[in-house]
Order: sequence, then C-alpha cells, then structure tokens
Amino acid sequence: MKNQPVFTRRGFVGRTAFLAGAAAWPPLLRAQNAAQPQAGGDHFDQTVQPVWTKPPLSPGEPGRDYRLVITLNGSSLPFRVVDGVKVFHLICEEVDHVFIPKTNYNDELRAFCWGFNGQVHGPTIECLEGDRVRIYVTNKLPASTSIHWHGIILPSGMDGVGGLNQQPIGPGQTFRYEFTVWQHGTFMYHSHHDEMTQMALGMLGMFVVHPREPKVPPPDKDYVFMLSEWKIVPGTKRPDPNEMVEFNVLTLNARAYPGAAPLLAKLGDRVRIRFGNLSAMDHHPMHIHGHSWRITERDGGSVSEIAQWPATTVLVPVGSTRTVEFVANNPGDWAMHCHMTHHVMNQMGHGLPNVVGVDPGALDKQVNIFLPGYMTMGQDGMGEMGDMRMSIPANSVPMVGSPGPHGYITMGGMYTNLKVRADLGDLRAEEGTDFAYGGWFENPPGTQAIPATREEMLRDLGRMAESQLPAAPHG
Ligand SMILES: [Cu+2]
Repeated sequence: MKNQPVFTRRGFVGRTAFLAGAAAWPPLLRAQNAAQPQAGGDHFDQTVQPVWTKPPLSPGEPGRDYRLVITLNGSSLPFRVVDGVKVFHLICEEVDHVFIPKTNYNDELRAFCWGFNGQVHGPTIECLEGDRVRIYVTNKLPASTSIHWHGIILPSGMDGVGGLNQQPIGPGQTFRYEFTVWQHGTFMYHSHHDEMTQMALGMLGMFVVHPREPKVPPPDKDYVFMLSEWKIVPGTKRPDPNEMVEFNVLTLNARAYPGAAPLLAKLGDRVRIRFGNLSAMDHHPMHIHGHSWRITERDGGSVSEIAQWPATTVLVPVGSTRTVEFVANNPGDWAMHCHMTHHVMNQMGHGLPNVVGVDPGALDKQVNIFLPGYMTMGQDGMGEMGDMRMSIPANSVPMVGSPGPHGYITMGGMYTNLKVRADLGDLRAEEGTDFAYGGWFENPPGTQAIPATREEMLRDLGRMAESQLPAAPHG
C-alpha cells in the first residue's frame, strides 16, 4: 500500500477548496483560459489545449517559406513530402568520427562514436511552424535506443523516453514518430534510452522550427551549434561514457578547434547563432569578441524585444538552447568560445603537478643523467606546449590551439573564429580546419597592437627605470 495517495484531512480540505474556487470562476474568465493556443512561439502560455492539437498546415518549403540554417561541419536532414506530411529518416549507427582533421601542424583526432546517418552529431532537422512531420528512426546499433524531441510539445506517446513513452527501439528495428509542430525556435533531439552511454557517444542533433509568420525578416546568416563534451583518453579510439568530471574534448558541432570551421559574415550582415547544449555535465558560457548580442530565444520560446538582454556572453545550460542575434559591423577576426578556460583546451590532463614559477635550474641536468631528454615543462604555463611540436601519443592533439596570423593561438576545444569582412572573397564555410582557410584579417595601419618604442614610453609614461625600457639603440 506504499504508493497509495494519502488523503489527510488538511490535504482533502485544501483540494476541495481549490475545486470549489475553480467552479466559482466567472464564465468569461474560464472562456479566456480555454482560448486556443496561438502561433508565434507563445507556446509557453498555459492554455487548456497543448499546441500540437491544432491541425497542420501545408508543408513549408525551404527556399520559399524559410531559409535553411548553417550547420558548420554538419548538414540539414533531407526530407520528402508524402500526402502533406514531411517525412524524415534517421539511422542510428556507429560512425568513425573526425574531431580534428590532420594538418601540417597536428595529427588527426578521431574516435568510434554513435551518431545518425553517418554523422556526429546527427543532421539538423528543419521544418516550418505548422508542419506535420513523420520521422522514421532505424536502429543499426548493437543496443536498444529511442529518440526524444527536446523542447517540442507533442503527444505523450511521441516523446521518446524509453520505457516511459514507448518500447525501446531494438537493434534492427525501425520506429515511426509523427506529430504536428506548432512552435518555432531552436530545439534538439537525442537518445533517451541509456542516456549516459548513448549521449556521451554522440547521439545528439539540433531541431530548428522556422516561424510561419516571422515578426522580423530572417537573418543574413543563421548558424546553429550543438555544444558537447567527451572523454577520449589519448591513444584510444572510443569516447569513455563513464566519465563524470574530466572531459578533455570540448566541441562545437562535434569539432574541436582547430577542427571547427569559422563563422563567416559580410560586413553589415545580421547574424543569428543558435546554441544547444547536450553536454553530460557542463554549462557553457559562450562569448563573442568585437560585438555584443541580444538573447532573442530560449528553448521555451522567443524573448519579447523589450526583454532581450544585451550581452557578450550567454550561458547555455545543459539541456537548453539559447539564440543570440547581432549585426556584424566590426571587420576582423574575432574569437568566439566558451569562457570556461578548461573548455578551450584539447585533451587536457588534470593530474599535472603545479610547477608554475618553479625554476628547473640544475634539476633538468641532474635528471638527464638517468632520463636522457627529460625536460621540466609548465613552469611558465601551457602556452608554449602546442608550439613545441612534442611527440604525443597516437590519436591525440596538442592541448592548445594552432598557428594564427600573429603567432600561436593558445586555445583549442570549444573555440572558433568569426570572420567579418567587407568582401568574403574566397572564404568558404565548409569542411576543414580554421587556419586552412588562409583568410586571416589584415589589420589596417594604426589598428594593431605592436611593441612600444623607447621614445613613446619616455614621452607618455614619465620617468622609467632603465630596466623597464626597451634597450637603447647602439651607436
Ligand atoms: Cu564550456
């Protein structure tokens, strides 16, 4: 009898009072409360009927009714229209996924992951508000799975929680999901069966619903990023789903810098960036340089204009989406990255002793007697690590970054660049590493930080100790 509800006298009285109160509502108020849900992203209103009960409209066409988003290092899932329904097919399968391609500067980093249709993460699903979608999910994995449509209001039996809403999809089986989407905004999909394992192996994707009646014109560039985190022990080829704390590969659309493609924007472009976060354990404060953005959407709906906070960093909590918009009015190469400093490192080891400030002095000479080639590292931080071209284990990459136009960029992981140009020229948003694009910004004269001269320092800073000044020229 443990799980039987217990009606205490107080609880019963409280409940009766509530019901009596409801019955006493004036008829007008009750009618308002039962109003039909409306289009326009206002699906968080607590009306009596959920939005999915509204009949579908004729299916929207990309190019005519909406512009497809840009999934860098990924793609949008193709569909067919059958009797007014948009039909998609997701195939869950193992994928030998490249996190960072091989370049002149680093070996590739790849691992056997679980994804969809040959990709990690899965392709972005896109539709128009009011579309009816039918999604076949074929399971080619060795384990059962099920797919949850994260943030989408739909019938309980379509929600995809294995065991709760449906039987898990067994290996070799195909299940059919079907629902009408009466929302717009940025949503996600992911495995909801053995989540710890299957999400850690990559079974995630973005789900974008375009508005049927947009209140603002579509942006010039509409980027979408899935943020996620992995543990890939150097030298191994399988992400470790048991990891809880020490994630060492932090990704944008399953690519770690320098493997993540840059965002491109023509000067004056209105840019939208949709972030989704399905990391196992971490929130990501995503930060933009050279611009500030407004937070225009959360996963529950659009933010009304008056409430759109200006910011340069948006916190994207686990299990959430955040959409930001800005005008790319500042030409240059601009960093965009998670501001957690350990999330912009590649395959970070956290077990290192702290030797910052230690003078290795005679130590290296002594140890070299027993260990030829030994070198104490890290006494000045990690910035030089990538540049040293040290030998590292197979299938691993330097902890930090890659060459940039002015030296070494000491960031990896959840980092990429926004390139704003008056003329994008040969720059293309396609597969590759960032620095392989070759298109670095040339800072106009007078807009570049450079070494200060002796004369400038004496002129502007007053009396200076000789030791703080650059050496006087000889002669
Ligand atoms: Cu982060």
